[in-house]
Amino acid sequence: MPEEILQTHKLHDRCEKALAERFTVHKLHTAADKDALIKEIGGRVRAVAGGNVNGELMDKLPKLEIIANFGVGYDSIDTKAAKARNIRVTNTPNVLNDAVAELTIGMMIALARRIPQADQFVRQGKWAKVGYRLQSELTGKTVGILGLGRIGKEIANRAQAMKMRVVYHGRKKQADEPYVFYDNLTDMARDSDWLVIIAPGGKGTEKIVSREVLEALGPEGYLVNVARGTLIDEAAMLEMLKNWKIAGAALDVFEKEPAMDPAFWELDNVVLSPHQGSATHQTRDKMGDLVVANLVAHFDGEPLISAVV
Ligand code: NAP
Ligand code: 8YV
Repeated sequence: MPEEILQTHKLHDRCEKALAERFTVHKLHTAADKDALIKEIGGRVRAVAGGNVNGELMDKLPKLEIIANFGVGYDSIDTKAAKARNIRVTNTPNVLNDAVAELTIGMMIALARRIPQADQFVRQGKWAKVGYRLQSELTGKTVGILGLGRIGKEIANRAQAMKMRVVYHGRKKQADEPYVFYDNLTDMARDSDWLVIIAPGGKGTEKIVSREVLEALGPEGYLVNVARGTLIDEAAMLEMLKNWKIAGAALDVFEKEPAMDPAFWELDNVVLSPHQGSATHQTRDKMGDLVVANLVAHFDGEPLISAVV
């Protein structure tokens, strides 16, 4: 008999197909009555595919052995509660590093050169009447990376290709990295032209990019967030963008998604993106494969490929 698993949200098509070939899959996100579904099958579920799992849901799945998250960031899973219940948790690291790093550099250039606005300028027939205003560039600027991890290092590589100087902040200095380390985020922001956020979300990093950090970045400084909306004091950022207390922001993630604050839509000094850092065919294929491979390894009694708990 195939093991019964619970899928908590929409997954990549190839991943859903592979899961259905191996397991009996119950889809929580499409159930008309979620409580009724859990009541009916909860006692038989041995795995969850996807995120959004708290201790309350775990308690309704007494045979749960493993949660395989679709994504490297697992802040939507209560890992403490999972550990306490002896439930394993896996994520999808590394396979998405390049896609996220590419989008980061793309958004930085888009913001510096106002590419979305330039496209509108041409489409609206304004070019023949007046030249486009001059913009800034990345070359020669300092980028401070908050979170020089797997993705942060790929962003650093690409920033160097843009002839930028790279510095970083984290909880500890990485002896093998050639970049200047700051043990204080505010100091790094003060010395940076661009501040790129790519550290994990969750309680430990909540609002660490505070008003004080943004003030240190200053009116000439640009902010990029490709991590999680929770890392920034969003209300402070919005007020400072409106009043040009920071020069601009390129944002792939927000405090609330997808129901983001519409105040962002009015701003000229932002580039907005719908949480699409990993959203390419090739990367989503690899992420889905890793979700399935972790579940199969677990039920075949093999070591997990990418366990976080
Ligand atoms: P990672 O390899 O674990 O790197 C995280 C980095 O953050 C590490 O260098 C770590 O350094 C630093 N860090 C952790 N806690 C910190 C804290 N409290 N203060 C300062 N620095 C801290 O993770 P990754 O694979 O690069 O992924 C990073 C995050 O990107 C994910 O967790 C996810 O939320 C986000 N992400 C977003 C997208 C998207 O679509 N936009 C896609 C993929 C991932 P220390 O240990 O030295 O502090
Ligand atoms: C995904 C991400 O968009 O991996 C992460 O942490 O944020 C993204 O790759 C997300 O996890 C898919 O729902």
